[in-house]
Amino acid sequence: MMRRLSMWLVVAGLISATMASAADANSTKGGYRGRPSFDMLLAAFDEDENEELAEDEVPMRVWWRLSAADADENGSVSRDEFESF
Ligand SMILES: [Ca+2]
Ligand SMILES: [Ca+2]
Repeated sequence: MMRRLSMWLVVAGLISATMASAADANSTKGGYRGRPSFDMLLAAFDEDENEELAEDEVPMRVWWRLSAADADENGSVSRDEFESF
């Protein structure tokens, strides 16, 4: 009984260690750490150069995160909206 329990503890430890290193790999994948600046996003995605990022200008996975900052829900994120988010 005790042997079995300690074995499970080892397995659980291995799993959480593996998950922690996977999370680290994800956070560094974009080439930067943490949140990109609005200027970086504009340079990358603002096709009509109106200083706002519209839903159809950014990749879907970026919009998933960005849309949370769209306070007036007009489908694009302005600098004010981004920085006050
Ligand atoms: Ca735009
Ligand atoms: Ca907006």
